[in-house]
Amino acid sequence: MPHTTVPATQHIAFAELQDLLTQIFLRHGTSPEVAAILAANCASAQRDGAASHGIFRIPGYLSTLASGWVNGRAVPQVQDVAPGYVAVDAGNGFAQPALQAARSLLIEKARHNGIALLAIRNSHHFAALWPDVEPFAREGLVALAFVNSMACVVPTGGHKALFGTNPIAFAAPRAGDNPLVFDLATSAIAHGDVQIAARAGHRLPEGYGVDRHGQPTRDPAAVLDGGALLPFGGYKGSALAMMVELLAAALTGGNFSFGFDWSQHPGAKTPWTGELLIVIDPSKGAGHSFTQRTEILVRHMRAAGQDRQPGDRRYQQRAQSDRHGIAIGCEELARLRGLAAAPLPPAG
Ligand code: NDP
Ligand code: PYC
Repeated sequence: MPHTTVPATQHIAFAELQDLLTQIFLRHGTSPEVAAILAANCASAQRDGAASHGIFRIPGYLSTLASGWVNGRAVPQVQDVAPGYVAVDAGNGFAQPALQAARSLLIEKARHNGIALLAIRNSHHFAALWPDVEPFAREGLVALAFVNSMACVVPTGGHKALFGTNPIAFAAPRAGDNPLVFDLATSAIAHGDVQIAARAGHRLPEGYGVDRHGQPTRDPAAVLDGGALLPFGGYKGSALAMMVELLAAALTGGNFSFGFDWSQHPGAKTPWTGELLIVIDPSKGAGHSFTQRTEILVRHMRAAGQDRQPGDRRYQQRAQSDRHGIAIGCEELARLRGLAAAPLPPAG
């Protein structure tokens, strides 16, 4: 008998994945605007090889929408607070539509003043943070973003989870190259990567987490089952996580990572917190010399032996996905197609 092998992965175009995800969100209670924004975000993460924040997150988005914890149809309310200050009430919806709603005003203010701030509150962020900053750098601006999440990180020297995994992302334009971007959790590892390690049966490195009794563990299941993560770099990461709580929650009016209770919403996975962005127009101070000096810095980093810059892996993966399509496991793709083929909910 001829032997047929079933491929483990398929490659699909970005537009096809984006459309598939849009259809899924539409069928699970989001408005068309929110569906399009979340789909683009999630497809971008998958394209760039962000395993913990691409289609891996779809079940979490859907169980959260089903639980009633988040409003997938929220319409963000933008407030022009001051010459350099924009605020958005996301209406218990997702942070990315709130950012989109405020984006043009934020850029206008940053270009006019040289700097502007966007404070998003009452929002849910379940994604990678670099998609929130990279587009600003592509328009010649420097951007910083801060998001807090859910209490799962023990502050340094402490004994209970208090901070979220609280990522910080930064993007700066370069002369004729992709922006310099970094995006990092302030915990030793992102929560999503702990889930991936648990599924794969991998151990965590030493010093990443504790079990439910506060004892160091390398078992990701023990971290997820009542345990917690540690900040990266000890007290230094802990201080950054604290700063993120202050900027993304205290300053915006969003919840602290320990400040919401989702126990009455089984299936809820998206942290209900806040996000802060700072956008700077370097042309106001340094003029064109900013990108020239960025190139000097990158050259010196290379000369000092740092061949791989933050963002390089993601850009390489992006180029590969653009050439060959985005690799997705066949079973996973079949599951996504099944979800996208479900009947649309009644209008209204
Ligand atoms: P990583 O540790 O994988 O990477 C952090 C940064 O360091 C990236 O910019 C990465 O660039 C860069 N980097 C990695 N290795 C090197 C190296 N050897 N040399 C130079 N630069 C390097 O990310 P995290 O695990 O901390 O975070 C993963 C994702 O989880 C992020 O996208 C984050 O936003 C997301 N997250 C989201 C949360 C939320 O609340 N929404 C909470 C926590 C995390 P590159 O991209 O090229 O690999
Ligand atoms: O991976 O830590 C994480 C995370 C929290 C919220 C979204 N992603």
